[in-house]
Amino acid sequence: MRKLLALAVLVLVAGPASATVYNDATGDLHDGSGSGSDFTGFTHLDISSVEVTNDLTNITFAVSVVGDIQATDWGKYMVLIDSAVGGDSAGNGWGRPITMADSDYWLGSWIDTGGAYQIHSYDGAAWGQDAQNAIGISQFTATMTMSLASLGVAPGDSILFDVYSSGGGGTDGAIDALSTGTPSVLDWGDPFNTAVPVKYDVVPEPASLALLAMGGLALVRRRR
Ligand SMILES: [Ca+2]
Ligand SMILES: [Ca+2]
Repeated sequence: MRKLLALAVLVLVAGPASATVYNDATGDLHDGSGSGSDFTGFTHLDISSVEVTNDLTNITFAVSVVGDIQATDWGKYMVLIDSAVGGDSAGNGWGRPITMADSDYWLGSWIDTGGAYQIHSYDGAAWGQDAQNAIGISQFTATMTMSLASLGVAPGDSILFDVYSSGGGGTDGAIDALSTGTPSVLDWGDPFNTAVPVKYDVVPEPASLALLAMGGLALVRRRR
């Protein structure tokens, strides 16, 4: 019975301790047919997946795309987050034509000129920049982190968000969006609204879960 309990503990901790991966369709950039621009060559803007993790302090968004983000380094990778009551439904931290209902936070990143990302927040009337940090860059992935405290959330809470890719022009929109598997815009400056945001449940600290798992293992070993 104790062994069964220990195994149950192991099974319980295996889920929430791992990252949550959200997949996006690939090849879902507008191909120029009918009207607009052909984006299909810009594979560094084609989001393939977004991995979200958290510990007790921070939440991390790792945005992966199909193409090499350093070989073609002008891509911009952005996150809109709804973590609190109220927020902005008509804009974002960079004034891009991208919206999501009740948005509170904006992460905006770039890869060129050294790479960095900015954290912007909405104070009920306007957006303002809170921080600029070094970005994590690998061949296909851009990684951004912010504190749970600044989002006003804790383990057990949930946030709504969406992730976008874009170009360097100040009015370039969401050429790809995690929330939809069909082309989000037909042309560079077209507006995009996230109709169905993605949900992330903030999990308890993975380190404490690992300790629980080790405790479970110890129980199994002792039984044997
Ligand atoms: Ca995609
Ligand atoms: Ca998409």
